[in-house]
Amino acid sequence: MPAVFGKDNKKKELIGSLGEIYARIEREHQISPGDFPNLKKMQDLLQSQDFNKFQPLKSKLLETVDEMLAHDIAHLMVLVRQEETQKPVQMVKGGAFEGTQNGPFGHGYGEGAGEGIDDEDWVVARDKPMYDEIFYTLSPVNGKITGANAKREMVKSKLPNTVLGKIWKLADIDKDGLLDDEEFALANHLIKVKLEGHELPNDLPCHLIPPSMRKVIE
Ligand SMILES: [Ca+2]
Repeated sequence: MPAVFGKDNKKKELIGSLGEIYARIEREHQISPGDFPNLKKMQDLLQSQDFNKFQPLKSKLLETVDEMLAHDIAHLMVLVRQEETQKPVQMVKGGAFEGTQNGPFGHGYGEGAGEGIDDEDWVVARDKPMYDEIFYTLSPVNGKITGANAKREMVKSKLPNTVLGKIWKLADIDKDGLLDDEEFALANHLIKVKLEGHELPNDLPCHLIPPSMRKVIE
């Protein structure tokens, strides 16, 4: 049964090159590596599957999903945004901000996103020279980099897109869809906070706002 042998070979080939396939999809569609299932686990799972039982691709179904992603989700996001703007201003809750009413005695005070809360200097400035070096490789125009260029760098953290989206929202302080060097340094600082296992705040705490932008907010 040559057809079956053909499929067996195809299976071996696909499992063997799954890492490269991931890398290609990441590159072509700018997907964060953190959004892919674990490579080894996926290879093991595929190994135990009978590829003969896989259904052929139904392009009609894919079209429906594309349609949903392009229109329905976009429509839904507009509604979510409307709802967000109607919500009363929220207090920062959870994670590093738990028990802030206990001041310095609260759980996690001064850690994660709370690091530098008592410092006079902007805590992000400590590592900014390092982030600046990357910033200037991302083709800034008038001192700002585009979302696409920032994304290319940020996905290297391997954090899932949902987390990176949250970081983007916190870091693009003036909401112009671009990052200047301070906003970019802040984005990287928040990535570091998350990678070190801390929670991200829902709103940017005052001590993380770049000093030059504090007047914009007030
Ligand atoms: Ca900005």
